[in-house]
Amino acid sequence: MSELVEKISICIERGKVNKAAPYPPDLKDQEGADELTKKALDKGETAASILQACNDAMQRIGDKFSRKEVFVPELLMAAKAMNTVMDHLKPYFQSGTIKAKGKFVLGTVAGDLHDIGKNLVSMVLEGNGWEVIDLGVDVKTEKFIDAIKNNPKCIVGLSALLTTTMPNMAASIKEIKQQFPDTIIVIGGAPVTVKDVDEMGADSYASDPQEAVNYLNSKTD
Ligand code: B1M
Repeated sequence: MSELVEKISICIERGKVNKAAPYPPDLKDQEGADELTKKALDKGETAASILQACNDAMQRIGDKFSRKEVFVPELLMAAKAMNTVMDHLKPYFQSGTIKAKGKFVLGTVAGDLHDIGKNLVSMVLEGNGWEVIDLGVDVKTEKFIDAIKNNPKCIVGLSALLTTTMPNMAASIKEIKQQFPDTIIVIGGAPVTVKDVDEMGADSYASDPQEAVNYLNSKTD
């Protein structure tokens, strides 16, 4: 990993958004995720390598949270820094494709506010020619149902980051399949595994955005 990319990773872990940000105090007046990402891209670092370093940083801050070394405010600052990086990376994932493959209705399930992974899935799918209808976070079943009604033949994606919201994922799938048995449903998110596909009655699992793209593309062939 280059020094610049490593610095970005540290900014994510420490929640250093940009130079003007006073947080964290020991990094005051130093460049943050914003400036460093721009520099890294200008110097030819790939979007994929920056993203990988940021994902590693989110893992590290998550582990610290598990060990009670940091708390929710620190997670929020890390998320804010990560979103700043993603704003810079977005064009790299979205360049040059025609939106023609189909519609993908995507949301983080009810009770769950985590959206960084979902937003990545959205970006990468859009970059691969899918029209994404992003319903946001804390998406109740009815909202998924309305979106399916408004977008016949769409594929649906559900994301969950909490073990406590996985039952909500299962409940949404059950209702969607009851009302629209032919709707294809893909699930993902850190605590979700391939074995949940059968248990929840979904059609597929994707561990990352590219797997979601591969699966969706296979449905257009
Ligand atoms: Co929270 N959080 N959080 N959190 N958070 C986790 C998930 C946790 C693992 C941290 C920990 O304890 N180590 C833990 C969950 C434990 C569990 O259930 N097993 C946890 C907890 C407990 C909580 C709260 C309950 C804390 C509290 O309040 N006491 C609370 C819940 C709030 C709620 O949702 N109701 C909470 C809150 C938050 C913040 C709001 C502060 C913030 C989220 C901000 C935001 O998203 N805008 C936050 C964060 C940042 C995290 C960690 C640190 C990072 C998550 C992240 O963005 N990762 C996380 C720890 C961790 O993940 N190690 C943690 C980076 C992202 C790129 O990865 O989202 O996994 P991920 O997405 C991946 C794949 O999973 C996949 O693609 C992405 C790219 O590879 N993917 C899909 C995701 N969705 C997909 C859908 C698909 C396909 C693939 O198809 C449809």
